[in-house]
Amino acid sequence: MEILKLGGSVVTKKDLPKTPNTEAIKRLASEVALAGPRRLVIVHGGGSYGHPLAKEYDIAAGYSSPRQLAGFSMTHQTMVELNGIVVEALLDAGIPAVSIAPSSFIVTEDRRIVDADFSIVSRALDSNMVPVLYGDAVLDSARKFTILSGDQLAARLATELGATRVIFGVDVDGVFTANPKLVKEAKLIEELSLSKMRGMVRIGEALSTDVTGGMLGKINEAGAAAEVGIEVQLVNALKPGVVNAALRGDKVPCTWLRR
Ligand code: IP8
Repeated sequence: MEILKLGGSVVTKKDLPKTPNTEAIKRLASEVALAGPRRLVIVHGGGSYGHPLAKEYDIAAGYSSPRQLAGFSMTHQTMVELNGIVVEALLDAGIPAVSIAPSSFIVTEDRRIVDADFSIVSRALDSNMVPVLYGDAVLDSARKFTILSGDQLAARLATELGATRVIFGVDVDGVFTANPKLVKEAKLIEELSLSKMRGMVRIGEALSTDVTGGMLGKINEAGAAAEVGIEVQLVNALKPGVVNAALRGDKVPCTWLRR
């Protein structure tokens, strides 16, 4: 069983409010279809759907004011909408994609998943469906609610369901020695050991919070899967053909996370 996490910067145009990257979504759906039938779970991020509302209503921090309740609902609703676009593209490509709302079966405690019935996902897989989940606004036992990232969800699904590999499809080729969008000399790190990764947290702090928060958060979450021996690969899902090649097991420019 494998997990494909598609980042918010892949499935949406991050700088345009509530704008799907329709072209990328359609292309990725056909790349998954072309890779042939398989036990696969797809998770996608929030991008310009979930994040602006989550920020506006401070949902990740948890409950502090009644006005957040509508914000919690709107954040979830916008993710349902984006998920609908992704699932429809997968159906159009002939994939038996089935939407599963994380907030309906997952509770976090202080932002970490504590209570979840993952058999819902494994039962769908057993019926040859392709479950499609997403980063979501979820109920939290300490904060009343919070934001569950698609990255934490993907890594946890991988460990709970015994995945052999998690592919993180992002908007760059993998993890670089510096932010490749800012530093021309940045080099792709093809193999990143968890111990090296911990060292990088310090480097990351010096860079802009947005980009480093995204990538560092991702490799921290992904580390949990790598730690138990699951193959973790970061690839560029915006480059046509890369996700298809990765699914087939072909060599692509990427970062492998290692224990
Ligand atoms: O984009 C968070 O998921 P992510 C989604 O994977 C929301 O971090 C609701 C903001």
